[in-house]
Amino acid sequence: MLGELGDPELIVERLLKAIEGMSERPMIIERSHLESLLKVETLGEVKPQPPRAQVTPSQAPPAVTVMGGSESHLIEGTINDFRGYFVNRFERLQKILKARADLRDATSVSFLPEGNKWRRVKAIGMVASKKEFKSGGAVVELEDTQGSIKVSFRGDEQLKKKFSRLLMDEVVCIYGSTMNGRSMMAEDIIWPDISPRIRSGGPRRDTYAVLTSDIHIGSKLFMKEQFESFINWIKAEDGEGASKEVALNTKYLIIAGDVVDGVGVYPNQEEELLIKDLNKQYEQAAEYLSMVPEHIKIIIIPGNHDACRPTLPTPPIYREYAEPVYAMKNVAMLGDPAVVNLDGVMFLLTHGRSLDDVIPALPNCSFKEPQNAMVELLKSRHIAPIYGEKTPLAPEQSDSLIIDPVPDVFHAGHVHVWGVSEYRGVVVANSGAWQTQTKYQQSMGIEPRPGVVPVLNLSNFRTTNLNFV
Ligand code: D5M
Ligand code: FE
Ligand code: ZN
Repeated sequence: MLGELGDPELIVERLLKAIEGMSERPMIIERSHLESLLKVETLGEVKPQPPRAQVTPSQAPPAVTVMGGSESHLIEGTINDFRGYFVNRFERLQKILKARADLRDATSVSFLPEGNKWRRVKAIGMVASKKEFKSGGAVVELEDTQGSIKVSFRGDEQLKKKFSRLLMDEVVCIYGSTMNGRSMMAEDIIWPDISPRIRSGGPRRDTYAVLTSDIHIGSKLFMKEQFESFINWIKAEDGEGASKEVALNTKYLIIAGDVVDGVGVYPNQEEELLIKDLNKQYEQAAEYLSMVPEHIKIIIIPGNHDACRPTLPTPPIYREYAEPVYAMKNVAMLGDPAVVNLDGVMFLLTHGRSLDDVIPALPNCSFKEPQNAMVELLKSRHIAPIYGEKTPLAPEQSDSLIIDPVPDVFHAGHVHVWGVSEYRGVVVANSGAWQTQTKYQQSMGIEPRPGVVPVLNLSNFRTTNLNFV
């Protein structure tokens, strides 16, 4: 947009000056700022672009769109925006917790009874801090909208294990006892969790959804040959027997982000790029996706390598970079997270960026089995609980990263390691990648498990895994 307006340097200079004059300055400068400044003619002779044809909410200029809503609003990233976001997170997760039969009498931490004798309480709060002491004790600070309390942990191995599972900024209920109502001794921790699923009805006959992600088209490490044999398989021209039968009955192809490798995603990425132009990367992607039979619906959400805003929730990939993909009739471009209903089966799709934060923070979880960390996210009922690490969060008015309703299938990618599991009736799948080990992953000791594709039969929830390596 800047390029089309004339001298970009001059425009940026004026834009910054105009923003300096604003009472609440935005954290991120978005297209909308430029547009609104253009409207009030702060930029003098600079002319606005003619409006683009047919902008539907999901394709509207990114970063100003509330996911799923029809109105768009500006997120400035002020302290108030963040407060509003976390209050919404707290209140909604508190409601989920209190809906549990065992927690109906729970109170949020500022409303604990005061007195002069010990009482048993159930306190709901957001984890504000966590400390372990050499002596063996530990303290958690739990917060609600009014204030916070200190919760002490002592003894009991089982309880210490639960303490170490606590993630920053998640909302939990702690059982324990208090005297003064401002501090308590913990006895147990309860997560929002999910109740065992009674599955929504899928289709009667065998119908398959193919789950993949992290194709990284444009990277020198993109596994072209293997991906091409995957495309050949889905065309149901190659293959035989059962595998061909699956391809013939495939109705959906889901791509959970990182369609392309992108440009400038990490320092010195050029050295690992085969296609150095973002538009060309999407052209190549469209070329491959066009080979997929047209009766198969392709659902695409953005990953951190795609052309989109870097914060979660993320609106769909920018149209101007991925035009050839948008032009395909059988493609739906959605945001991250996305909830889709495929023949009566509810999918929750996310790229999985938060796994980079959550896996190192969780005991018993590793990058080798990302599906286990995804199960923990279901227990936390949140896609990205931790704030302030590698996953940037946009402070929208309503927290769309809360897992509610509970899906039938939870699909993510990002860590490049295939892994499938099931938790209380929810199919949990990480769909690996189509990229071999990058230098960074090598330096971090991350061993990808690419080229394996989970396929879900929607009629009976059975998964099979196709290996193209
Ligand atoms: O991420 C693939 C995996 O590798 C994911 O777990 C993050 C990690 N990764 C890759 N490159 C980096 C850098 N430069 N910093 C931190 N973490 C990284 P992908 O999204 O495909 O790059
Ligand atoms: Fe990736
Ligand atoms: Zn990624």
